[in-house]
Amino acid sequence: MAAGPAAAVAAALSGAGALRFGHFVLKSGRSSPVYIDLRGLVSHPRLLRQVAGLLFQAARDAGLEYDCVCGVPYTALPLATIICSENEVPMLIRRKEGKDYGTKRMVEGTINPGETCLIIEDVVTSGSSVLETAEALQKEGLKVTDAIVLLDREQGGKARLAEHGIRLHSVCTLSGVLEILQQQGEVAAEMVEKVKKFIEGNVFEAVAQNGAAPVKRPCKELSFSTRAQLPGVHPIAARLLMLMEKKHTNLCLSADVTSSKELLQLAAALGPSICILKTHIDILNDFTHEVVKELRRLADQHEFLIFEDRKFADIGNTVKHQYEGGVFRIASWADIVNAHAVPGAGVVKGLKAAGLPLQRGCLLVAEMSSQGSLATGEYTKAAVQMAEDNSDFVFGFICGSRVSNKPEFLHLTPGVQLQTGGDNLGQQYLSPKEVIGEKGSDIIIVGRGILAASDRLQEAEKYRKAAWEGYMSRLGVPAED
Ligand code: S5P
Repeated sequence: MAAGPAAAVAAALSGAGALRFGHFVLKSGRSSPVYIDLRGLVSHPRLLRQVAGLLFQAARDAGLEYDCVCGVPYTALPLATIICSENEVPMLIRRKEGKDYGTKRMVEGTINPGETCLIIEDVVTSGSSVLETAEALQKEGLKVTDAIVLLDREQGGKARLAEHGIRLHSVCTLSGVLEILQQQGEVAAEMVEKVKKFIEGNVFEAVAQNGAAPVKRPCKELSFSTRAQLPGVHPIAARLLMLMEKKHTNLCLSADVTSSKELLQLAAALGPSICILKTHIDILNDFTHEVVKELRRLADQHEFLIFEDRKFADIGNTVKHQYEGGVFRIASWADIVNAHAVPGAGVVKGLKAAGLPLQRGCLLVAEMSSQGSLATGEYTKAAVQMAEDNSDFVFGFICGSRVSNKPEFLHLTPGVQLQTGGDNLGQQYLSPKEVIGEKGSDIIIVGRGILAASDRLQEAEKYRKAAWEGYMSRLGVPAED
């Protein structure tokens, strides 16, 4: 790479305050010693124009031929606009939102199927944003063969895009910019080394699939015990992750029974096989506080957590009363509760007021296993955002697959049976292996799959082993016997 563009990019990044060093947590949940954010470039028109010029020049140097240009939303949109306007190239805009409303167009502008569209991006890490844009364009019948990026973080994006038939041309690399900044005395050699080490240790590696084109995954799928020790992890999540690792179980029993005796028998017999016992306390015919007292004792004896599946869904003031008071006084005995995101953040704030002093934790229902669930797309994203904004109390999700890449959040998935299918009331089932190994969830929630068996303990052990094997396969460890 020529020093010219790298020096220009280094100057542009410094000028726009787009490059920062220190300790940052990235969108993926990983911590990084360097943070690059070019969103502020729009406030520096001269730099903006200069960067657009560098991108266009890179496309020219590579001898690319294209019919139109599309910037990856949002940071690269103004860059694509300048390139298109100055060079009289038609532009397309990809919509980020509106995915769930079938009638909305995902790409704006005149689309001529068969034409080639060049993608413009500011920074590439794993390449997934470029891929998402490429897929949206390809769905419209456009060809995508090349993408131009200002800065390649050298964390595997180029190789990943190549696997999808997209050549990535970068104006410069992160290490190139670092070298320039070091030469100019703007960054200490120590920091440059630290960042280089970080880049090397955080490459999105290739994993061969069926001997065909390899797919990319973050090379570090963290173990439960590592996740338990992450800075900022919720105390309940830390406890849960540690006991999961210790007991080799990521099985949550959904103890949907209506008699207290049966509930306690289940807890006593299956306790050693599970990490969580989930209750619907309001379906018990004979609830007393003695029952939850005994349940707590069993939870401590067998080291599992108690999760009351109350799915709070009202205004903050009401859920606070429902959580701490009433007949059940849930906050006094349940380690974990859950809530729907539909009322807005107030529901979490209300629960937090009662639960935080007792060191309880909460899960948000981000997706549901039932047929026709409305908790999808933008709703799920909003639930994830709500969790992130309240991570002192919310430590995970009820969901069908991994909805957040932050490793401190736990994913719990219901709708699990060894035999896939459903019931006649809308429930839909996936297998433990699919849920943990493929969908990237952490814990399976199983009710009738175990409760309907003649030997519940034996069946619970089958589920425990299948879910644990799913987790082991994610870590690349051979299956337990
Ligand atoms: O989306 C959901 C969320 C939950 S918490 N789908 C679910 O089925 N659940 C709960 O998980 C449900 O209330 C029930 O207690 C359990 C699933 O039970 P199963 O018998 O179908 O395994």
